[in-house]
Amino acid sequence: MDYIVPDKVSTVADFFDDLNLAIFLASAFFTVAIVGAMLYFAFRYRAKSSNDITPRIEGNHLLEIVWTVVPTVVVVVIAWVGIVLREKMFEVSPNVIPIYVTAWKWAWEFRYPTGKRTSGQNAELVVPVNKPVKLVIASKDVIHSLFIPAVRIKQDAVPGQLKYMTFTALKTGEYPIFCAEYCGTRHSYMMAKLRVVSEEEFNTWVNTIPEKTMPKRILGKKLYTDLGCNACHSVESGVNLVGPSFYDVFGAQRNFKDGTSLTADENYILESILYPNKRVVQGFNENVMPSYEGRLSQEELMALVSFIVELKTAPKEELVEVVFEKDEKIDLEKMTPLERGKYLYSAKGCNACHSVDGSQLVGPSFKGLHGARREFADGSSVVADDSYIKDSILNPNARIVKGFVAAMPSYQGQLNEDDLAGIVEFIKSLK
Ligand code: HEC
Ligand code: HEC
Ligand SMILES: [Cu+2]
Repeated sequence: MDYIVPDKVSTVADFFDDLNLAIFLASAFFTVAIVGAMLYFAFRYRAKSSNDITPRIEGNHLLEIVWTVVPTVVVVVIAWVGIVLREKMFEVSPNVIPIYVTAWKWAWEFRYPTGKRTSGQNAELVVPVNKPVKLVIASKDVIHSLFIPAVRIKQDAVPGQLKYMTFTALKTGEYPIFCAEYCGTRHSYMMAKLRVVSEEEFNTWVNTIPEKTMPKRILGKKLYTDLGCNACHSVESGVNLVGPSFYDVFGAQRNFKDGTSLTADENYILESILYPNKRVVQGFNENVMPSYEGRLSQEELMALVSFIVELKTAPKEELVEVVFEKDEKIDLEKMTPLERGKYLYSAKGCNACHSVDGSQLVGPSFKGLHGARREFADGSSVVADDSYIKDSILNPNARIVKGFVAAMPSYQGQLNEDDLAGIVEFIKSLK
C-alpha cells in the first residue's frame, strides 16, 4: 500500500488507508466471485447441442435472503466505520491552535492568531508536530476545497459560511495542498504547502511577524467601534446593552426565541453578523440589529469574528487601549458646532442606527428631520425643533417614533450642552 498512496502524516491517515484498503479488497472479492460464478455457469450449463434445453429454475428463498443480508451488513459496517472516521476528522480538542484559512480565485491564505500570515504563491500552512490544529475555512468568492492528501482530509470553503477541519500532524516535512473543487481557469494553480515543523521552530516562526501586520482581532476591535457595534454590544462579562455582551458568546450555549439552541462557534458568530434575524437570542429583540451582509469585506468579517472569539484569551491591555497611527488627537473645542456634531455622529456611533441620506436603519434617518412633524406610537405628535432633538438624545424612550422600537440608548451624562448643540446643528444641515 505504501507505494501507491501518498505520504501519510496524520493521526487519521492509517485509519483512512485501512478503510480504503478494506473497501478495495471487498470490491475485488465480489468482482472475482460474481464474474467467476458467471463465467463458470456460462461454461457449465452451455448448450451442448441444438435440442439441449436449459432447465428453468425459479425462486430460492435461502439464496435470496443470503444475497440481501450479506451485502446489507457489509454496507452498514462500511458506513459506520466511515462515520466514526469523519467524527475523528472534525473532533476539536481543547487548546487547539486556530488557523484562519481564506480561499479565493486563485489562492490560499493562512492566518495565525499572532498576526502571522502567508498567502498566494508563498502560501504555507505551518503546523507544529504532534499538536492538534483547527482550520477555520472561508471563501471570498466561489466554492473551493482545501485538500491535504498527506493528512487524508478535505473540506470545502463555502462563501458566506465557515467550515472547520482539525488534524494532528505526526511527522515533520513538506507536503502539497490542493484545491479539490473546480473553481475556474486557474484552479490547478491553487496550490499551497503544508510544512510540519518542531514545536520550537513553530513558535519562533509564528511570532516573527513583519512589522506592519497586526492580529486580525485588532482590526476587529477597530471595526467594533468604527461600525458602532459598541452601541449595542459591550465587551464586559455580563453587561448587556441593546444586544448581548460579546464577552460571553464564544463557546457558550445560546438559547433562541424559537426554542432551539446551540453552542456558539465561529460560524454562528459570522451568521449573526450577516443574518441577525435568522436566530434571535432569548431576551433580546429581533429586527434591531442591522444586517451587515454585503457591507463588509471577507477580511473585515473575519476580523470581527476573531475579535469576538479571542476576546477572552487576548492580552487584556489590548482591549483597554489600542492606538492606531491614523487616529489624530481630536480637539472638540477647536471645531465649529457643525463640525463637532458631524464628528460626534460617527464617534458616538449614532451612524449605526441613523443614516444621513434618508434611508432607514434601526432608527429614522436624520435627513429632513429638523422642522418635520413627528408622530409617536402613542398617537401624539410634535414638530421636531432643537429642544425635541436634544430631548430625544437624552430621553430616547420618553416618546417612541411611530414605526420604530425602543432600541436607542440614552446619552445622558455622555454629551454636554455644546455636544448637543453641535448635533442639532449637524441634523439641521441635513435638509
Ligand atoms: C442596533 C443595535 C445593534 C447593532 C448596531 C449591532 N448589533 Fe449585534 N445584536 C443586537 C441584538 C439586539 C442582538 C440579539 C438579537 C439577535 O440575536 O438578533 C444581537 C446579536 C448579535 C450576535 C449574537 C450574540 C449572541 O449572544 O449570541 C452577534 C455575534 C452580534 N450581534 C454581532 C454584532 C456585530 C459584529 C456588530 C457590528 C458590526 C453588531 N452586532 C451590531 C443588536 C445590535
Ligand atoms: C442602537 C441604535 C441607536 C443609536 C446608537 C442611536 N439611536 Fe437615535 N434612535 C434610535 C431609534 C430606534 C429611534 C426611534 C425610536 C425612538 O424614538 O426612541 C431613535 C430616535 C432618535 C431621534 C428622534 C428621531 C425622530 O425621527 O424623531 C433622534 C434625534 C436621535 N435618535 C438621535 C440620536 C443621536 C444623536 C445618536 C448618537 C449620539 C443616536 N440617536 C444613537 C436608535 C438609535
Ligand atoms: Cu479553488
